[in-house]
Parts: sequence; C-alpha cells; structure tokens
Amino acid sequence: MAPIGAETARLLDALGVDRAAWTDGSMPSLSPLTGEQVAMVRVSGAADIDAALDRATAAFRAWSRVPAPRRGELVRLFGEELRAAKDSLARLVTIEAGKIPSEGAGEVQEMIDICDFAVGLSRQLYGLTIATERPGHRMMEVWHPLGVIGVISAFNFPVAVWAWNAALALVCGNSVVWKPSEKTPLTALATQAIFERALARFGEAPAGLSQLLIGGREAGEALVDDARVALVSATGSTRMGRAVAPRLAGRFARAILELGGNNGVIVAPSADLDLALRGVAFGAMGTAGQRCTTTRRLFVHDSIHDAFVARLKAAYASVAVGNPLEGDVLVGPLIDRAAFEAMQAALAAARDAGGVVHGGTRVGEGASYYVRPALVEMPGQVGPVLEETFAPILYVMRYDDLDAAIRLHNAVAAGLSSAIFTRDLTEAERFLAASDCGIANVNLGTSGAEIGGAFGGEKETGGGRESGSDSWKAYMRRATNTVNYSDALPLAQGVSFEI
Ligand code: UN1
Repeated sequence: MAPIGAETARLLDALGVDRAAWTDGSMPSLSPLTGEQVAMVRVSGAADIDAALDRATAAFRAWSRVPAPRRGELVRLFGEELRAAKDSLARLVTIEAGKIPSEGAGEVQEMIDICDFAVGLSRQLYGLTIATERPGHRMMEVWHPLGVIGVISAFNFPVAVWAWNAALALVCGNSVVWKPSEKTPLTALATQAIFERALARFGEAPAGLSQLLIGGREAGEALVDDARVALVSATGSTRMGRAVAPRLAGRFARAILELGGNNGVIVAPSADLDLALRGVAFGAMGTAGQRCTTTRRLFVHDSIHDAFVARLKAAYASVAVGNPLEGDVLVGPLIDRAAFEAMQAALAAARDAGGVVHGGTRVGEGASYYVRPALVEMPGQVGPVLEETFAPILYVMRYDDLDAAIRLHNAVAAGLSSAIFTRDLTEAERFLAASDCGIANVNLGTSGAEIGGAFGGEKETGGGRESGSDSWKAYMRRATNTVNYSDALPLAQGVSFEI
C-alpha cells in the first residue's frame, strides 16, 4: 500500500471505522496531497438510501419525544469523543482535504465548539409568551422537532459543516442523514464512527438517529426529492443550490443553503497595515483559497495602494506551498485537477481583461495539484472578478471614494462575507451599514468565523444560516398556542358571532 494509504488505514482503524466500508468498495478515494488512492469506499445504493430514510423516520419519532436536555447529553458525549479523537481526525482531514495541520485541528475544534454550544442550547429552546387581546386567554409560541434533516456537505469543510447542522438538529429532536462530498468520504466515515461511540455510551438513543450516505449526486438527489426529509441543509456551489432549491420548494420542504462566496476586503487609508496584511493573507491564501469565506477581492485606497500591494506581493512570493505532511507550509494542495484547471482558466480570463497576474503557477507535477497563490492586479471589477473560482486567486483593485468602493463591493452575485480594515470609526460604521453580506467584519478578515454567530449569506449565497445565534430555529417548527381559561368565548378583532 502507498505510504499515505498506510497512514490512512492506520488512522481509520484507530478511529474505529469498519474496514468493510473502505477497503473493497467501488468508489476510489484519493488524497490531494499526492493524488494517490488511499481507499475504495463502499457506495450506498438506492435500496440502502430507502432503508436509511425509513430508519431515520422511525428514529425521529422516538427521539422527538426525548426531553431536549437529555438530547443534549448525547451531544455532550459526542463532544467528549471528538476531544479524544481530535488528533487522528484532524490528521485525516489533512490527508483527505489537504488542509495544513493547524487548519485540520481547527476544523475538529469547530466541531467540538458547536457541540458545546448545542449542549447549552438544549436547555434554551425558548419560545415566547405573547400578550393576547382577549381576557382570560394565554398565547404562546412553542418550538417542536421538525423531522428528518438531510445534510449535504462539501469537501472543503468535510466534517465541521456537518457538525454545525447535526449538533443543532439533534438537540432540536431531529434525526440526521448525511451525504458528504464524494471527495471526502473517509473523514465522514470516521465522524460517524466517533458519533457511534457517543451513542453507545448514551445507551438509549434510537437506531438510525444519524446515518451516512456515501455516493455522488444521486444520493444527494434522493435526500432532496424524498418526502420523508423535512429539511435539506446544503453547502456547495451556487450551481448546486440552483438545482436543489426549486426541487425542495416544489415539495414545500425547507432548505438551508450555504453556497458560493465572492468575498471582498476594503483597506482604507487609516488601516493598521500590518494587521490588514495578515488578515488578507490568511483570508486569501488560507486553505489554498478553498473556503467559501476566502477573500477573493481586495479594494485598496489609492493613498496606500502601492506600499500595501508591494508588501502583499512579497508575502505571496514567499509563502511556503507544499505537502503539509512533509514540511512547514501555509498553503497545501488544490483538491484536484479540475480545481487547478478552473484556476488557470480564471487567470487566463483575468489576463484577457487586462489583469496583471503574479504567481498562480503550478508547483511540482504528477497527480497532485499545488499552486503558488495568485495575486492579480485588475483594472476594474470585470470578467472573472465577478465569479467565485474555488482557488487561491486574489483580485486587487484600487479605489479613491469609500462609497464607490462599497458599491463595487456589493456589485457581485454572492453575499457571504466581507471586511474593512480601518481605524476610522465612521468608515467602519458606513461599511457595516452598507455591506450586503451575511458576515461583515472590521479589522479582521473574511474567513475563520466563530461558531457563536449565525453563519451564512445573502443573494446567491442562498440566504441560509447555520451554526450559532438563533440558527437552531430552522431545525424546528413553531406552533402558536392560544389557551382560553375563561368561561366566555371572546372572538379576536371584536367579531361577533352569536348562535
Ligand atoms: C465553508 O467554507 O464552507 O468561517 C465554511 C470560516 C469557517 C467556515 C467556513 N469557520 O471560514
């Protein structure tokens, strides 16, 4: 077996994944670190999916009757198991998604954090008591479990995004069926094994409370089209969301969509440029530009443009790119050849549109795709700048008027994350008031959000919110209850109906 294959096998064994799931299946699993095949994963067929949805439906019925704080106990145990498995799972994230070790560990930490959040939440699924206009009446709002929750996740956050959804869905009394990216089935299998250890310790959860469907598009489509699934939370491209949303709407199912981003940063004249440099570097080059929150557009004020861009170019030229298992690098591989080709196509289009490209060239050869991150000086917001290319490309533009820069910032289809670097309070507030994104930051970058806030974006990002704040409400249904404890039957709005 290939070297990374051997380590993958050791990790999967250590994490308790059944060998039958990944040794003799029909779907090859490749590591982007070297391009080598590390496993052959068993795919869920149509009958498996059907049976999984039946089990999930039965599990929902039983789980929805378990008191929420007790449901929280299961998630607490899951958080404990994740803590114990953190190093191995993080390493598997590096092997399967290509993240550098500290980002692999950060991803698992994000899972642990959302578990902690969900445990607290399990005692805080508050409804309202609402003043009623009728004497002797009480009106209230109660939140009930929703049903089977489908989760479709992407390769770039192969386990954390599922955890955001699953931890909330579970404390809210739902069952979960997960279709991970076909590029990252192994971390999903490992996560499922870790969850099963929490289930075993909990002891009394219904079978099928959280299940995994391995496969391609058909498995995702099954979740989208099946009447047994009440909500689909889908993370991926805007193209995927455009296919999924009308199908869910057609059967009146709920959707949480977390789609593309084309995230912009404004660097204003008063900015702390050291801070801005670090914020932009992490946002644009981190995770090899493969986060939905990656910084893709940069607007730099004329007065500081040349000095700042010179420093940024130096950072781009010196950043270490390579296999994160072999050395201290900050930029790992692209996920696959298609990602590399899409990046090269975008850079060619940028050149055609008058852009000056720095970097962007391939590092090494063979079946893995490493690139130097690209910084592209653009004459304006045209061509590929208007689109999300899931690769480390930062388009740099200059501005002289903040309002014009903000208008340009908002003039793209996606609306996920945004930031301004400034020490001028009025500039910061003007930006926060005007950014049309779900996330808007001051003096930090566009990526790396904490789990405590609601995560998601507007426009073609899909409008969904996951993770913190009151995102849990999407995983429950609300009932308005009015109780009459008087002897009379006063009608609302003063209507009279005497019989
Ligand atoms: C994603 O890229 O799909 O804010 C999620 C961030 C991470 C999550 C990104 N906490 O960058």
